[in-house]
Amino acid sequence: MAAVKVFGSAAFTNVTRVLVCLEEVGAEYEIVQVDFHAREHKGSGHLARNPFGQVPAFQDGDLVLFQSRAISRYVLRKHKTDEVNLLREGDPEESALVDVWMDVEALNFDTAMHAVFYQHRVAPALGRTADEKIIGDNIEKLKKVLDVYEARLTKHRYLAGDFLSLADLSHFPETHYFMGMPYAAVLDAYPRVRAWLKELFARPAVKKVISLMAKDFQ
Ligand SMILES: N[C@@H](CCC(=O)N[C@@H](CS)C(=O)NCC(=O)O)C(=O)O
Repeated sequence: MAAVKVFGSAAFTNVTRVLVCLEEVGAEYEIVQVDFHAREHKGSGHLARNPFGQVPAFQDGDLVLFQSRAISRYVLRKHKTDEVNLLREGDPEESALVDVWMDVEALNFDTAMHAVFYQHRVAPALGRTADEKIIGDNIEKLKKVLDVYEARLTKHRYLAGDFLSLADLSHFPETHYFMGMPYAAVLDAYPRVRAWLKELFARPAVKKVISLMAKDFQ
């Protein structure tokens, strides 16, 4: 089977979401760099793959996809086995719970995390001053999300239930960068969240992708 292509650097959290799924299922893949400095992501070649001019884009033969969570679901569906079933499709209740916590990750967790990341890392890199008010407001939003996670993870080992799913894995990219920021101590108030993250970050697939992030994130 030919290797699938992931367009975009492993420095980008939305790219790494896809990479960790490929690693979990043991699929062959090739990372195709998209040169942001040369604005290749806004060029016609890349826009044909992702009309929003963003990464990731993904290609498997004639199939071209964008949106990291949709790509991740495709990868996990295509390579689903009895051992690796990270969407729990086939069980309407479990898969609905995976969907719920995927939405929470995308709409509540990631938005707050990304705002902090953008102000702390991206704005200074673009020559702008980090907006401390935006950071503070989003740390407060994040704490509210973490309160919900702590309660959930007190009842269940993972977010969607007592089984690992994409809903858990999808959290690792932004969290990885957050753990390297001065605000990481926020997590200390959440022992169940910390235990859940420790288990997540010990997975070989996550470790492998973190090594790729380190190479690409300068
Ligand atoms: N919802 C999209 C978001 C993709 C996204 O925001 N990608 C960022 C990098 S992490 C990007 O390409 N930004 C460049 C731009 O928006 O021009 C996904 O999950 O794939």
